[in-house]
Amino acid sequence: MKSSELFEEAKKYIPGGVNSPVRAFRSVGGVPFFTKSAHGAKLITEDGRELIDFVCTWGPALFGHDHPTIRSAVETALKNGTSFGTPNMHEVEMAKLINKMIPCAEMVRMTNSGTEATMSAIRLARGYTKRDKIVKFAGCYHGHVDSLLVKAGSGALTFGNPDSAGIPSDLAKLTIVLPFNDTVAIDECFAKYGDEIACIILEPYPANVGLIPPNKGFLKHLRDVCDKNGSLLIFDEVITGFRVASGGAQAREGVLPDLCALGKIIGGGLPVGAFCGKREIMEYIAPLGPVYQAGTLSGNPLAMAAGVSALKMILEENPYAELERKSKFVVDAVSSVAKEKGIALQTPMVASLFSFFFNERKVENYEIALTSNTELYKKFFKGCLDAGVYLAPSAFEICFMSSAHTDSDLEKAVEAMSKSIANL
Ligand code: HOZ
Repeated sequence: MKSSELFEEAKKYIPGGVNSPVRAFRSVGGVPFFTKSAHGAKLITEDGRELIDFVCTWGPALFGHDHPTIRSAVETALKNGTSFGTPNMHEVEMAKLINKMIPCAEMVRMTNSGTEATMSAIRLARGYTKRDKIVKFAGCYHGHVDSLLVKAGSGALTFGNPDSAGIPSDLAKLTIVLPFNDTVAIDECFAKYGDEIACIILEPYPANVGLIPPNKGFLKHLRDVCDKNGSLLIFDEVITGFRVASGGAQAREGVLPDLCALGKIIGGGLPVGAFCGKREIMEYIAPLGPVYQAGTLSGNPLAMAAGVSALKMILEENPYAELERKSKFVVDAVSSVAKEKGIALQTPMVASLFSFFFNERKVENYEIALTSNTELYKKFFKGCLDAGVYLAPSAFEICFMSSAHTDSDLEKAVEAMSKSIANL
């Protein structure tokens, strides 16, 4: 069946025909393609098209799709079974690697998704501090956790539901939403509620509203405010972890959170999340402490084997300088065509992450991100897709580079992207 036929069939049985809203292409228009297979930097669709992929399964494909080392680790693990519901050796190896690579990690608990990781980290922060209020930033997305789907980015923002229906208002009241990069707003908030705030949670580089690098000193300011008020600092590094450096944004920025949520790459393409942090706080989790958290498939041997092999490759290859060179090649080329054509385009980039804001202004927060021209993004996306280049299917998502993108892939991609910009 072709993608269009599969989509019609899917819509009969799955809400909107998709299992995650952005995949429906509603904000960029057209029918989503269905992927038949993925290898290296390419997706093959059910229509037989080959696409250069800059979504990389939303991050996990750091070394490209179907990497032989990861595949072989999964095949070896598979010989012993698919799930045990008991401790297994792979999860010990995974925990050791995370503790070695992520600066704030002294202990780690595995989950099955990033959403579970942030949800559990929030519960732990509340249990540890015995406080209820939490602070998040507008446009930061932390999965579809009730308390965090307030002014959220990603699909929630793409579809105009940054405050999802179905969240009890009494719960939402406990979430204080502040503008990103605004130290004054933080200080005012803590002056008023400091001793009631369990934690600040943020994506250190927000990457679900386009990419927004923090202003110099902002993360350090949050660290200081938390220390002064006895609140915990939680970094959601589900996207930035292992994508911007082997130690995540915290290693790049030299600011350590108390807790950190991880996901994506630690599953090497299989479903995984984790949260980690200071021993004293992590020991509040059951069975050691009173904060409950659990999961039948947590630490699943196949997912652990895949993730361990991905993390080991990171340690062996340290791919970040090369990923940064490739991302820069793409964003520089696209920016220069936009400049020639007089099109206002911002192209924030950190290592393997980049995004495109059709905006005159440097995007420093959610409010400015919302002033971007989403119609231009839609046309840009379509022009690229028609020419065989798959970018994030929303003006408020980001693109991902992988080690598998060759210089020849990038030259082809840049040619298509430049034409698409020139035709806007
Ligand atoms: N919310 C995810 C990206 N920020 C999208 C996940 C997906 O559709 O697979």
